[in-house]
Parts: sequence; C-alpha cells; structure tokens
Amino acid sequence: MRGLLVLSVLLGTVFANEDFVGHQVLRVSATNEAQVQKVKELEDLPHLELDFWRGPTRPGSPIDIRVPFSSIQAVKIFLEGHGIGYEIMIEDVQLLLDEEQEQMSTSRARGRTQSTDAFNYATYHTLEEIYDFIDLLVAENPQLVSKIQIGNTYEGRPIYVLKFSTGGNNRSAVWIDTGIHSREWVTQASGVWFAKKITQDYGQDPAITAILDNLDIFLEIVTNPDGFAFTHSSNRLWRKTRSITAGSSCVGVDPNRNWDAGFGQSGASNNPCSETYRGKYANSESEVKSIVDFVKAHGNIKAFVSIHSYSQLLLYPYGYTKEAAPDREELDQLAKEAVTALASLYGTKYEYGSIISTIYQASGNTVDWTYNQGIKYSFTFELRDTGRYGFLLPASQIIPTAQETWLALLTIMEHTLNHPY
Ligand code: O2S
Ligand code: ZN
Ligand code: ZN
Repeated sequence: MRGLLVLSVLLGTVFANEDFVGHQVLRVSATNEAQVQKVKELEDLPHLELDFWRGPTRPGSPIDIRVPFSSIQAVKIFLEGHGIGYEIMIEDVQLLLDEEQEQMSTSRARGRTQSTDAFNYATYHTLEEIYDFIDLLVAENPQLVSKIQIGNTYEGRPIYVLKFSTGGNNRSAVWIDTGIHSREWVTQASGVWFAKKITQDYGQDPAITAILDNLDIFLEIVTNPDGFAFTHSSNRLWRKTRSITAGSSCVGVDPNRNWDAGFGQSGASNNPCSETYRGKYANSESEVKSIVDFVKAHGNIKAFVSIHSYSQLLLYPYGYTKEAAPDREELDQLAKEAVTALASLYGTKYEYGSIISTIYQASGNTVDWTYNQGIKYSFTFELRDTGRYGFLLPASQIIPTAQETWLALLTIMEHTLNHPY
C-alpha cells in the first residue's frame, strides 16, 4: 500500500503537468531606455524564474512577464522602487489553464472523427489528433494534397509538411509554417483550419483557385513537434525545442534564433537556460535544419510566412540588423494591404514593419534567413491577441483568428502570383 503511494507520488512528479497556481502575467511599461535596462536586469536573475512573454522591447512598447507566485512580491517591489509602472494582465495563469483543459475535455467527449468535416476546428488538439487530421485530409483529397516527411525531431518524431498542388513540375511555391514556438497554440490550430480551407475553397473561390492553378503551397502545421507534445504532457508554456545541451541542465533551443542569419549577434542568448537560447551553432536544431534542407532542395519558393503569436503584428526583415531590407518599400506596402484585408473581417488591428523596429532585435530568426536566401516575400505574423490572454487564447477565438489571418495570407499569395521574379 505504502509502496503504491510512493510510486504514484513519484509518477505524479514525473508525468504531471507543471502547475502555474498563483502565477501572474504583469504588463510593464518602461517609458525610457533607462527603465528598459532596469527591466532587463530582472532577466539576469535566474532565481526569479521569470518568463518574458513579450519583450524586453523598445521604450513605450509593453513588456509582458509571467511571474511565479514566489517572485511576485520581489518583482513588484523592484518595479515600484524604480518608478516603473505595471498592471496585472492575468491574475492567475492556472485558472486560464484549467478553463482550457475543461474546454478540451468537453469537446473530446465527442471522440475521434472519421472525416475532416466532423473535425472540431474550434478546440485545441494534441499532436496525435493533428497528425490523424493530416492523414484524413490527404486521404480525402489525394489529387490536391500530399504529405511529405522532411525529417525527424530531436526526440525522433516525424516532421510533416502538407503539399497542396494542382500539378506542374516544381512550380513556384508559397511556404507557411505554424507552431515553431510550441506554446503558441492558436497558430497550430489556425494551420489546421487553413489546410481544410484550401481543400474546401479550391475550385470554388476564384482567389485560391487562381493561386493554386499556378503556385504550390507548403504548410507545416506542427513545426516543433517535440515542444508541442511537451506543452500537452508537461508544461503548457514550453516554447523551445527539447534538445539536450551538453554541460547544462536546461533543455531546448529557441528555434527562432537558430537560423544562419546574424547568428550569434545580439538579439539572442548564449545561455542554454534562456528562452531565446540560440543553440551551439546555426541549424543545430533538426527542426530548423529540416526546413533549411527542404527550402534549398526545392529552390523555387517565392514567399515564406512563419506564424507566431501573440501581439497582432505583421513583420518583415530584418530582425538582426537595423539595415533596411532592399525590398523594404514593397514589403511595407504589401504588409499594409495584408493587415487591411485582415481587419476587414472583424476589425482586428495589426501593426506592421520590420522586426527590429517594430518589436525587438532578434538574430537568427527564420525569415531573415529565408529573405537572405532570395525569398523576397518573407514575413512573420504574430496572431491574436494583444495580451489579455496572450498564449492562452480561448478556443472560441481559434476560428475567427484563422479566418481573418487567411485574408492576409491570400493577399500575400496573390501578390506573389502577380509579381513573379
Ligand atoms: O521572439 C520571437 O521569436 C518573436 C518573433 C521574432 C521575429 C521577433 C515571436 S514569439 C513573436
Ligand atoms: Zn513565437
Ligand atoms: Zn500588391
């Protein structure tokens, strides 16, 4: 009996989800450069175990920090002591996680679906459910959709890309990825919705029909499968890969700092315990290297869109340097058109601009690399919201988010079609 109890406590420790009881998300308003520097000092205090959801960024732009219960007093005293303002965005992170779990188990009661028409697009899904969805979609649309395995993750899971193609021989292509940061759940959920939308609208909607009659679309829905599995099994707020770093007890590399563009410059961390750890060398992460190899081997990708959350931004290169991208004007104009289309559905407002000037310096990020490879239409999205829920966006917002984002994606794909290069 006692042995059983000990065993179950042990298993509980190993398998249970990390809890976030009493954790708060604070929105910090650093109004000048000195205050931003002060907030950055908090980043260098590992015992506080802070998780920067947004920023540190330029003065005037909010910094969101998840603060564990045991650090709340110290952080608030620090901020007040330096005259730095803050407000509480999320009172108790665990309450949102509990609601999310409740919503998921209610939807799951309906069981496994046998067709993508019966699939529930308005709830969050596990890796297994998404991989099953992919197989169903391919089986239902063999003439339009195929599944390509581009590699394996660090932990050995297959990495899949969906190819939407109406023929041709290595046509010019558009790439879309979601979920490279595993905790950004609205992005994988939107990726699933995009996949279904393409199969429903081809031959019906003239815009997507013209696009697919001339271009192929590649869609990687779960771009960080190990991280995504971990967000379900162990820690809902896991961002990085799950690779082990020799000499450190901290796990994972930021897969949006691991690309070979300004790698190692400021805008990423060399500390394996940081959420923006760049890794030992560029492309060290199999999840990144698999895409790099695919993009190079394909050789004809004309637009590359990498989708994150949250903050409602549409960003273009560069992130590692203040130097303007040679195509800055065209990218800026296209971004403006895309966010206008996005807002036309529900009024959701996006800001747009280069990564470094709009959010913060980020070296080794995906779209800086694709842009330097010659993929002119390289963009990063930050989907909903602006911070009320952050990464814990209620499932009721999945479909509206995907729908409005789709209008922006169509704008980018149409522009790619109409401006061959
Ligand atoms: O930090 C990040 O990776 C950002 C995007 C960068 C290009 C700045 C995502 S999480 C919003
Ligand atoms: Zn991200
Ligand atoms: Zn245009």
